[in-house]
Amino acid sequence: MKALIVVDVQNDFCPGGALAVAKGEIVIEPINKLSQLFESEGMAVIFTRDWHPANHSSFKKYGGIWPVHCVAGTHGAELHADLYFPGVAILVSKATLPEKEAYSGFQQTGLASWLHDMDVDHIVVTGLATDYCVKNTVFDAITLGFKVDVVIDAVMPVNLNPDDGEKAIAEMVERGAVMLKSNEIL
Ligand code: VGL
Ligand code: ZN
Repeated sequence: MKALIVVDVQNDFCPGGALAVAKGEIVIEPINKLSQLFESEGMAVIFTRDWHPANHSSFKKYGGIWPVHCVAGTHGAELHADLYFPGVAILVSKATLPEKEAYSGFQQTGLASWLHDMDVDHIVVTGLATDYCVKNTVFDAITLGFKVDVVIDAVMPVNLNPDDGEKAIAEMVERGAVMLKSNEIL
């Protein structure tokens, strides 16, 4: 069985947010179409969210590299209001401990066992950001033995360096991820 994974489409990663991904909101429309498709076909849909304590070690003031973002319970940490959330979808919170960074949705979340319980062997990955949480989620999924597709029009990079997104895509392909357009799935 296949599952759709929607990574971190939260206010803080969208324009106006604390760690905004340029044009981050353009992923929402293809993701919503995919969510509806997966829901109607009885397939799993998983949303991850970056869900940091206020003193998270990834924040600049605690020695990390990021502005304060996605603090649990704040508006910035909420999933974007335009994101369609199927009734049966599962929500996974990550990087919830002050000392631990976790870019992958598989790190200390139990996501792999959820997927195994649902007989998922193939995941379709979308969301933000291509060069951090999408990439690391894809790497872990491949290591764990899942077949992985990435929807290229449903991911966007932070691009701290201008080519980080392109590099991330090349690295994912090198490890065996398949790049698809959303209209090749719908
Ligand atoms: C992310 C930077 C910091 C992401 C999370 O979701 O890609 N990026 N925390
Ligand atoms: Zn974060």
